[in-house]
Amino acid sequence: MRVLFVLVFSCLLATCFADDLDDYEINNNTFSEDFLFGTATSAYQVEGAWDEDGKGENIWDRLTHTTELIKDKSTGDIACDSYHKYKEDVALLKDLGVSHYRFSLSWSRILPTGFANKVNTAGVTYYKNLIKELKDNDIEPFVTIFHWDTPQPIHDAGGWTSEFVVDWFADYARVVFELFGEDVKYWLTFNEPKQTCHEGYGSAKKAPAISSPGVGEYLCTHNLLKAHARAWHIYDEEFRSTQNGKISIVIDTPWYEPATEDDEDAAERKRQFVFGWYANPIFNGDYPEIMKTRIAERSELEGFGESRLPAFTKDEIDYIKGTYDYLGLNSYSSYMVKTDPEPDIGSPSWDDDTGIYEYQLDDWIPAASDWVRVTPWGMRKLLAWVKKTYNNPAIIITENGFSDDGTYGDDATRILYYQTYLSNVLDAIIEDEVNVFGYTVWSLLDNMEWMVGYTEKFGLYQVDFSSKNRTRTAKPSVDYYKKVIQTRCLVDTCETDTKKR
Ligand code: GBH
Repeated sequence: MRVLFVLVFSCLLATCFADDLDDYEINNNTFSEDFLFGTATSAYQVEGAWDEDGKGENIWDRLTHTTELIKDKSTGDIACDSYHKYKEDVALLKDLGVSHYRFSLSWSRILPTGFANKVNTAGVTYYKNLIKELKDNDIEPFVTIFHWDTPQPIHDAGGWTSEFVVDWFADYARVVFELFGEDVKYWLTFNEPKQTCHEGYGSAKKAPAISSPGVGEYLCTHNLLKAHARAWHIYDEEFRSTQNGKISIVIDTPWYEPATEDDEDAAERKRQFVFGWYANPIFNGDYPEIMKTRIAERSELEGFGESRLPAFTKDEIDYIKGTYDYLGLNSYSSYMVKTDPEPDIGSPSWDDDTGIYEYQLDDWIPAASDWVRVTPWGMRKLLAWVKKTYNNPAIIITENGFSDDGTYGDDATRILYYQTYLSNVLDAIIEDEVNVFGYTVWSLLDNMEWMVGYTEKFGLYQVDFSSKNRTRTAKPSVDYYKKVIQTRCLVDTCETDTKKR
């Protein structure tokens, strides 16, 4: 049974939707008792203490300290000061009632040079304390090993375009399994590798801001996939039998909807170039066919002797295939997709390789981030597509969330966002039988939002970045999320007989 839920929302950001009524059908079944509800952060975005207690420099420290690329010229030097305030963060998590907290380890805090020759005891103690605090409060740690913050010395030695990074990352992974593996049952090797590679080495939109379009991102991805697989195998062979955890990767994508019936191929091509680039080698084996043929053809037309997309050997394909125990999925919004019949040939780029145009519709409700609009239906379509394309993996949504610009008012749009997205997750579970076992709000706190600094705020809790204390204040959506976690229900009253599902 379904109910029609009507929400009236008032002021959002600078715009008022006072008279804007929208009807959303909200699923009124319940989530099962063992469904995981959590929140997420990442090290660089919340910890601060950038050079404290022996931490080494990473590429975000370097970029924020030496360039003018961050929108508000800010840094993560202090951020939310979670390095000192982790107990307060855990108290907030406890109050929310979450079952898990997804956070990341700062590679440079544990290994200040990036290499495993020197372990920083104080950094290790910080994470031991955080994990202990979580466990003492019955909160499961979901640990991301790498969330974009490459140690500067690793970058200087070639970074993700060097094949040696596979060894360097493997050494780091082994260190953290040894140190924390007894208490960590859910590992994630990489967060959103596409951002590290495409934006880090292709379009230069994120640290280390290298512009090598059409070449750098493919090389980076090639090494990163091998590094992921190596870490998975190390865990599988050396730690799984004693530590009994699960390990996977976080892959992100919006939902790509064809603009017309004729654009279905274009939409699928875009999904493969964004998500399949990483998911296909890990779940099905090798890069997607469409990427292999298209990039090879275009490389030839451009006068390259070989495809700009490196090829895996048969052994490498087999080594990478199957290196997952579940899937971490990040998704925020949707795009309409049209084919670009004549993408430029000449100056290589990943964008031209995809050969599509994409856009969002004006009547999709906007967030403060220009790439986020409220498109909950896209989440259901995405989950069904992932199930079909990657052999029905166990999925946890590792990020989903809504940004404000600091003026969230009654927070109605964020509440609407969680409610409608979760409703579509429930539809996917019940009606499409997608195996989703958890959902994670990005983010627990307003934080250092990479290139846009502190101007876009995804937190359930507002952080006062002008106060020394970095005071945290609950936004109204905290009460809604709390209630959902407690009752497993998205509306006022739910059907009760589905609890055991
Ligand atoms: C995630 O990235 C990150 O994991 C997290 O650290 C971050 O704080 C959070 O989401 C919120 O941003 O400029 O139109 O080409 C989100 C995925 C993909 C969003 C690339 C920005 C660029 C869009 N990101 N995207 S556009």
